Parts: sequence; structure tokens; C-alpha cells
Amino acid sequence: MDAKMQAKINGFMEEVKTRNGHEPEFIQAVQEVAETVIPYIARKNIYSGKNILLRMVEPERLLSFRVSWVDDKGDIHVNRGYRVQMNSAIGPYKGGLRFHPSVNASILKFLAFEQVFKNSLTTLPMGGGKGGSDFDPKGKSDDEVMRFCHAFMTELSRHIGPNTDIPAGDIGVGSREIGFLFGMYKKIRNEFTGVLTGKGRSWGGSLIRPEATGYGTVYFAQSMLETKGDSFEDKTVAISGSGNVAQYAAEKVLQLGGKVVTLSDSGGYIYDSEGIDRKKLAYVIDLKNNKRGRISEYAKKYKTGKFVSGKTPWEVKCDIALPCATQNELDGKNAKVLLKNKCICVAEGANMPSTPAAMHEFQKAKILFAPGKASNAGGVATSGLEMSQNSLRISWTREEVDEKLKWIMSEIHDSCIKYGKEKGGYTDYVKGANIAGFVKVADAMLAQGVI
Ligand code: NDP
Ligand code: 2IT
Repeated sequence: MDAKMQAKINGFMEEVKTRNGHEPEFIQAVQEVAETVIPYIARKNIYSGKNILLRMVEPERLLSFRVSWVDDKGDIHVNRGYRVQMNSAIGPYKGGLRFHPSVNASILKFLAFEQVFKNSLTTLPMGGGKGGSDFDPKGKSDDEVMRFCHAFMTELSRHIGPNTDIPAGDIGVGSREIGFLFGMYKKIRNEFTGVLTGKGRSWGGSLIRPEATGYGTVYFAQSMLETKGDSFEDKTVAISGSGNVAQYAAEKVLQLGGKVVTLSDSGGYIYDSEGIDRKKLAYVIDLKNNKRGRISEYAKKYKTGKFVSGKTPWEVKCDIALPCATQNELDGKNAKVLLKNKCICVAEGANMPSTPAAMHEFQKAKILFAPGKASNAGGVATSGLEMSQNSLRISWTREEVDEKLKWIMSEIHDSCIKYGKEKGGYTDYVKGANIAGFVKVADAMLAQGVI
């Protein structure tokens, strides 16, 4: 990149940092986009001089509210709730809710910003948003989680709606929480609408939505491997996380003939040299979703499993890595170890799991590397399909939804190739995803004028 372009990017980032200096995750997400999109804007007359990216980094609306609730002992707690309504140029705000003690405005703004590009890539008409709370569901009873969700929705319900903003799950928000949230919305508004996605099957949910993010990530990785005439067959796969995304990524890898050797949680990772087969995966799903246990228990149940405390799985030899836990869980050092161990493909199931240093290592080595906004878009895409089914008041079969999901993931892959293929044949999927995501939103913003 020439010095003039670098200066332009630096100038833009200085402005972003002045306004958001105390938000490191948000700045990290914007920097990655700026590095690829600003040079593109400079080549395209229609976007030049319109300050589109500067408009895109400012949320249309950022809501923060008090959530007071009472625990089982009768003690009163106060948490902070948020909704970041980032961009509605191409559709109503859409994106998950995260309940985790680390949640703050920086994390939700980074996630909402990523969501705008991701949703644009899905081919569906969805704007971007994200929300959540610093509430920690770990160790809480079902009743406590219910009371918290009800209190949270009492305020959030004023700001969302099936044509305005449609939240869904993310870390700490699964089918149990969506049920409690939906129940309170329905009571307050006295209407049964598709205001949330990830709903239960019998009350408006879509088949395949629980599986969609994990399956979609693997479909995307499969498309990348196909460009090299390769596949998942007999590949050793390291997966991080053991929640929704990790579970279904593992299931799809097994279906495609790969061997899953790791899963993790915030306590550490488990390594099973024999592979985590269907039966062992069913144990993990029950452990995590029903018993709400820790992944370390796997090593007690299976002799082939070893628990490594306080570490991430990236030191294990693998052909393919699927980070499916959280942001910045794979750093530059981890990336170097993966490359030394001949890893050929990394597809992000989580949002921004690779640090900038890790991403640069993968790009320098020219391995297949998919950023989350492309490879994990299957979740929100299937949320979009749930919205369509709700509006039509019908439900599609498992096969129909899975076919649509596969088609969307392959469209996203094509878009990345279109904007990311470089001379010499290497595809920079980061550049491809950022530019393809940007173009659709920018064109809509241009058409709608300065608002
Ligand atoms: P879950 O809550 O179901 O699972 C999260 C998993 O990640 C758990 O195993 C959790 O371990 C682990 N984890 C969370 N925080 C940390 C941390 N700080 N360090 C190490 N491990 C951690 O969430 P999901 O599976 O839904 O989400 C995982 C990732 O995928 C997130 O980045 C999310 O934004 C992204 N994503 C999710 C989508 C969805 O549809 N659900 C769609 C697209 C992206 P522990 O139990 O110890 O906290
Ligand atoms: O990060 C994400 O894309 C999600 N958590 C899913 C959002 C959604 O609206 O389904």
C-alpha cells in the first residue's frame, strides 16, 4: 500500500479514536474494515467525498438502560442493558443479544458494526444491531434467569419490533433465554409476532436455526477447501468453544468425514486423540445445554480425553481450525503454532476470534482464512429465513431451510472471491467480505441521502 493511502487510513482512524478512544474492540473492528474499504472507496468515484464510512461507524442509536431484578434469596441486583442500533439502510436492525459479565459498549459496538457487513453479505434485507447485558447467567437458577430476562425485556420492548429491530441469541442467550424474552414481549405488546429469532419450534421458530451458525461455518470452510480441490474428509479439526456454534460445527465436521479433536470453554480445552465422535458429542451437548457443566468433566467421563486448564486449543496439531468461542481468543503466537503444525484452513465461527496479528500471519502464509462476518453469517441468515416464515405464517421443512442456508453460504463465498481475489490466485477473504458487505449498504445510504 502506498504512503498516501496509508495516511488516509491513519487520518480516518485518528478521527474514530478521538470519538471512541476508550473502546478497544470497536476500534479493532473498524481498523480491519478501514484498511480494505478505504482503498476501494478511493478507486470508486460514486463513494468518494460522501463520508460513508464515517457515517457507518456512528451508531444510528445506542440505548443503555437499568435492569433491576430480585434473586432467589430476595436480594436486589442491578445490571446494565444495551441495544446498539447500528445501521438500518438495507433493512430493520438485526443481531443477537449477549449476556456475559464482560459486556460493555465497546464490545457491543464492535459486534453491531460487524453485523452490518455480515447481514449485508447474507443476500437478505437486514440492517445491523447488537445488544445484551453484563448479567452473568452462570450459576443462576432458571427462575433467576427468567426474572432477569423479563426485567430486561420490560425496557427493551419499547425499542424493538418485527419491522424495527429483531434481536436473537449470542453468548449466554440460547433457547431458554429467548423463550423468557419472547414471553414478556408478547405480554407487554399483546401481539404474537416474529420480534425475536431463535424461537422454539412450536412458537414460531425455524428448523435448522439452532444448527445454522455451526453448519454454515463448516459449509463456508468446505467451499474454501473446494477451491483447492480439497475437503473435510479425514482432516483433523480443532474447535474452540462448546456452546451453540461449536456444537453444531463439530456435528457437521463429523458428517463430512472429519475428526474433531478439541473443544473448550473459558476454563480450558479438552483434547481427545481418538476424536470426539457422535456419542461423545451428544454427551457434551447434554453437559453444556442441560446440566450447564464445565468441559473439564469430559476428561473424567472419557479416558481418551485430556483437559488442559487455562489454555486455548491452538497448540494441538490440526489441519483445520474453527475458533467458535469468543473475540481475540487466537493471537499471533497461536497463529504461528498453527502454521508450524501445517494448518491449511481457519474459518471463524465466533465474531473476531483472531487478533489482528493472527490474521496477518494467516494472510502472510496465504492459507485459507475466513473472517467471522463471512463464515459465521449462516446463523443470522437463518434468522432472516425465520422472519420470512413468520411473515408468511408458514414453516419450511428441515431440507428446505438447509438448502437455503447452503445456497446463502455459497453466495457469500462467491462475493468474497469477487472482491477478494488477487493477482496470482490468492483470495483475501477479509478484503472480499469487507468490500462486498460495504457496497450494498453504501449504495442504499447513497440512495437515501444524508440522514
Ligand atoms: P454460547 O454461549 O452458546 O457458547 C459460548 C462458548 O464460548 C462457551 O463454550 C463459552 O465458555 C466460551 N466462551 C465465552 N466467553 C469466553 C471467554 N472469554 N474465553 C473462553 N471461552 C469463552 O455462545 P455461542 O456459541 O452462541 O457463541 C460463540 C461465538 O459465536 C460468539 O463469538 C458469538 O458472537 C458467535 N456467533 C454466534 C452466533 C449464534 O447464532 N449463536 C451467530 C454468529 C456468531 P463458558 O461456558 O466457560 O463461558
Ligand atoms: O453474531 C451473530 O450473527 C448472531 N449472534 C446471530 C444474530 C441473529 O440475529 O441471528
